[in-house]
Amino acid sequence: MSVVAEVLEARIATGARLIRWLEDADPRGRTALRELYPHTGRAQVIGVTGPPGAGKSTLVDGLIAEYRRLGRRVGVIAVDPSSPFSGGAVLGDRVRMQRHAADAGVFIRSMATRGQLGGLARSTFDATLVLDAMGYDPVLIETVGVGQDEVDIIQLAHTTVLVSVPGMGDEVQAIKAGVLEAGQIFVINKADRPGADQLHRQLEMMLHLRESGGDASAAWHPPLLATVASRDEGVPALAESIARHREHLEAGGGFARQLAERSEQIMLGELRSAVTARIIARALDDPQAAAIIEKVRERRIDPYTAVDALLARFDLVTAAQT
Ligand SMILES: Nc1nc2c(ncn2[C@@H]2O[C@H](COP(=O)(O)OP(=O)(O)OP(=O)(O)O)[C@@H](O)[C@H]2O)c(=O)[nH]1
Ligand SMILES: [Mg+2]
Repeated sequence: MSVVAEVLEARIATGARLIRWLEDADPRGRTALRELYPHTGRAQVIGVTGPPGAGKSTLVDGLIAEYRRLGRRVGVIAVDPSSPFSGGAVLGDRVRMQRHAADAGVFIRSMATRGQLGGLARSTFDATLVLDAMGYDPVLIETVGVGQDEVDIIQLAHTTVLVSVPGMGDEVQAIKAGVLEAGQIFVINKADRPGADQLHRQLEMMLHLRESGGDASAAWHPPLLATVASRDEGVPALAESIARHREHLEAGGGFARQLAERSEQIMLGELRSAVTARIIARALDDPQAAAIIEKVRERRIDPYTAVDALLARFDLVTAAQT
């Protein structure tokens, strides 16, 4: 049986192999993904993000159990940020979600930030497409909300769950603005800890400010939920909010649009890096281009003029620019 047919049959080993090919930029991955593409677009992609140790994996684990109870097949992508904070994150996630290891209705995959050909957001996008084609719905992406990579990943999701916890220093709590704006559901986890009420008030105020700021997605009022993930408290309510967000997106045509937009975004990113790689390869091979670069190094011309000169050299200057 072909890889494509096996993925459509949701064979876990084949799905895992295909994701590996895609990460390694193995051409077999592309070929299979092309054929699988028409079978994608069904899964709700849910980003679960927040500071290190906020309880994201515990929440995801609870959500898996909840979705299984509802008879859904769940895909999970745990992005290891390999940040200084969470060395053993990937191993920890595997152990934590171990109770689902023997369940064929659950597919858990870790993505490492190292050794990504084409970027983490691209690899994560590819992996969501594979899980989607395998019929997993929803697909959960766990990621630490710190770097640009993570912001890019969150923008791939239909629904982003932003997890905060009480009693963390401001420097940890300070979530990147891009992530904050991308959040559609706000969760205060570890609500059993002191400071939960205060955090609730802070987030409420922040959400209020955001709404009065005339957000384009104002039709959706982001719910603010409290959970104790370690005791599965508040998890069914979270699953319900996620389902309501999907209904909201579907009613407004946003569900399909989200996938269309991230497809375009991924395509433009790919195009940008492919074109850039080609131009740089040509420039390195071309004595005249090398001379221009040398002039920049010697500060005899400015970098902006140099770019124009290089574009002209490779016939890439449009009439408007000349
Ligand atoms: N008190 C309390 N502890 C919790 C709660 N949820 C999770 N924890 C604990 O918090 C610790 C971190 O939980 P994780 O689920 O690994 O957190 P994480 O956000 O996935 O962590 P990283 O992936 O390393 O960023 C674990 O020891 C959990 O048992 C909660 O609601 N209350
Ligand atoms: Mg985790």
